[in-house]
Amino acid sequence: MGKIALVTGATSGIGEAVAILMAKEGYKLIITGRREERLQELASKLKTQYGTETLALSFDVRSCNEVEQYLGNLPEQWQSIEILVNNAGLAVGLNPVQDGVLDDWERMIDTNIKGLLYVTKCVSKYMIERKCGHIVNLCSIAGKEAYANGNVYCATKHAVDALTKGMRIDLLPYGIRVSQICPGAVETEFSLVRFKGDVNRADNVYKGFTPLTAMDVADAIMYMVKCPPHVNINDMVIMPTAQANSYTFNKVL
Ligand code: NDP
Ligand code: 8X3
Repeated sequence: MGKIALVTGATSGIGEAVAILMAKEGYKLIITGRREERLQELASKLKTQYGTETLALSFDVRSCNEVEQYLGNLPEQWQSIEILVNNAGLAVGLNPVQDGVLDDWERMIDTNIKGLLYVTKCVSKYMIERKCGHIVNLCSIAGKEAYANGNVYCATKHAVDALTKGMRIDLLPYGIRVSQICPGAVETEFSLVRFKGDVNRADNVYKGFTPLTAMDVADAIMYMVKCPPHVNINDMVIMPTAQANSYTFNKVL
C-alpha cells in the first residue's frame, strides 16, 4: 500500500515544501489547495523526481460540503492516511480592530479555524478506524502572542493552539499523535496574500533580516513525523534568529 500523507495548502510555501520532503521520504501524497494548475504541476514534479503517486484534490477548505465531497469518501486505496498536515491558512489585512474589514475577518476565521476543523473531522475518521495516525497543525507565533493590528489573525491562531490541545485529548484513546508547529516570519506568499497582492508591502516585511524559509519549517515538521511512534512533539516554536517574539526584530536596514 505505501504510507500516505495528506497536506492541505500544498500549492505554495510551507505546504509545498512539506509535500516535497514527504515525497522524498517515500510517502504517497494527497495534496490540496484551490489552485488546480499548481496542484497538477506539483503532482507531476513529484512523479518525475521521486516517482511519487499523488492524488491532487482542488477544493476550498472553507466549504464544509466540498471538504466532505473530496475527503469524506476517499477511494479505498487512499484512506489509510498516516500523516495529516493541516497547513492551509492565511492572513488578510493588517488593520486596527476598529478599522477591521468584515470580509477579511471572515476569510481568516473560515479558513484557519473552520477549514482546519472540517478537514480534521473527515480525516480523523480514517485514522480512528486504523487506530494510528499523526496530525500536525500549522499554528504560528501569532497563536502564542498578539501583535499590533494582527487581532483576528492572532485570534485564529490562538484558536488553532486550543484546538491542537483539545484534539490531542480527544484522539488519545486511538493512539493518534497531535502536534503543532508555531513559526515566526517565513518568507512565502503569506505577506502577498495578507497585503492583497501589494508586492512592495509584502517584500518590506522580510527586509533587513533573514526570515525562515518554507523548507526550514518543513524540515522541522519532518523531524516531528519521524520521531519514534511512542514520542510526540506537542508543540514547536521556530523563529528566525533575528526575531525574538511576534513583534521584536533585529533588522539592519
Ligand atoms: P502561502 O500563502 O504560501 O500558502 C498558503 C496555502 O494555503 C496555499 O497553498 C493556499 O492554496 C492554501 N489556502 C489558503 N486558503 C485556502 C482555502 N480557502 N482553501 C484551500 N486552501 C487554502 O503561506 P504559508 O505557506 O506561509 O502558510 C501556510 C500556513 O503557515 C498558514 O496556515 C499560515 O497561517 C502559517 N504560518 C505562516 C507563517 C509565515 O510567516 N509565512 C508563519 C506562521 C504560520 P490556494 O491559494 O491554492 O487555495
Ligand atoms: C505568520 C507569522 O508573525 O506574521 O503566522 O503573524 S506573523
